[in-house]
Amino acid sequence: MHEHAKSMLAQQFRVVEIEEGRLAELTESERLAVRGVASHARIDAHFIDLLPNLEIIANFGVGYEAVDADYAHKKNVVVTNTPDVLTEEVADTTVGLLLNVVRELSKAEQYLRSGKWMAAPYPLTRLTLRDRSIGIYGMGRIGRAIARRLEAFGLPIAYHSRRPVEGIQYPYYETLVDLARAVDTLISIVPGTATTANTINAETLKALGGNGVLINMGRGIVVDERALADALRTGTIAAAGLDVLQSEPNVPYELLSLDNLVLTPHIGSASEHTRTRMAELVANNIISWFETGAAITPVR
Ligand code: NAP
Ligand code: 8YV
Repeated sequence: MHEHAKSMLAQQFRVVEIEEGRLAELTESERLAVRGVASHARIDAHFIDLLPNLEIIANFGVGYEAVDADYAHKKNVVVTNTPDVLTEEVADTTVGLLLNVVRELSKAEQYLRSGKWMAAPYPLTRLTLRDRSIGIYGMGRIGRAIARRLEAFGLPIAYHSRRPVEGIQYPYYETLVDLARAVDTLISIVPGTATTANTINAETLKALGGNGVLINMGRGIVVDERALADALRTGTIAAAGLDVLQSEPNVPYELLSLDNLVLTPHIGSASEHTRTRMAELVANNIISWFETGAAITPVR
């Protein structure tokens, strides 16, 4: 847990640190004393059952698929997440990753550092942002912040989510495949759920096409990584950028070996500034719950 969350909580509560998977090592009286949990580890039904007096789980992150929120709800345990405070940072990172993919910034820097510039200028990039059309998969808080930025780049935007978003004028596509067919740049910023798992698959990538660029900033589970590797190797799409992977921090070898793929280690919100804001919200949710009986950002 972030130090700032720990120090805020320690001012008002007795804080016990538990390593992931080691809850059962607490004594029964220690487990009975636990009334709130701040976490970014997996919290399943078994974990919740081990803490009979638990009232609140404050998840460090806006995506809270690591917590069994349905079971928590059944047990009257409130689950909170960290929306909004990270939205602009993650949108910034997404645009950075997209620019890196099309203008090859990482590769160009490697070229310079390895001394090759002395021999010849870096080759012109095949891809560009110019004339691209953007499809956003998940027009939620972060999706809208990405759209605002890319609109300022002069690019047309369209989107898919399960329903049109009120007040959003961008063209809406009822299916992800229809969106992929209509654009050449697909940005995924949906949560990792049973309904989004593997939805960016061979069919979606084929629809995106040979000039296609995929950026995944949402969750790794959304992309069928084998299908993506095939698509990048065979030219079904042109390039991709992934900030999230199915089995983090493990990176499949077949992805590591691809030249037209930029990989970043889940850094969407990872600045000191934004992680501190997230930590504050984690702690304030717990503090508010015990002071007022209401959390600030419950997930339901
Ligand atoms: P949000 O406001 O809840 O937006 C989620 C969007 O996804 C909504 O537009 C939702 O619309 C859509 N969606 C959900 N299920 C869908 C489905 N089955 N098919 C189509 N669209 C679907 O959440 P947010 O704050 O923007 O965050 C989005 C996600 O980004 C998080 O859950 C997290 O996984 C990820 N994230 C990643 C990083 C990183 O560091 N890489 C950082 C922060 C967040 P409908 O419900 O109308 O379909
Ligand atoms: C964090 C994220 O890196 O908020 C999210 O959903 O993916 C990121 O902001 C992560 O949750 C921290 O564990």
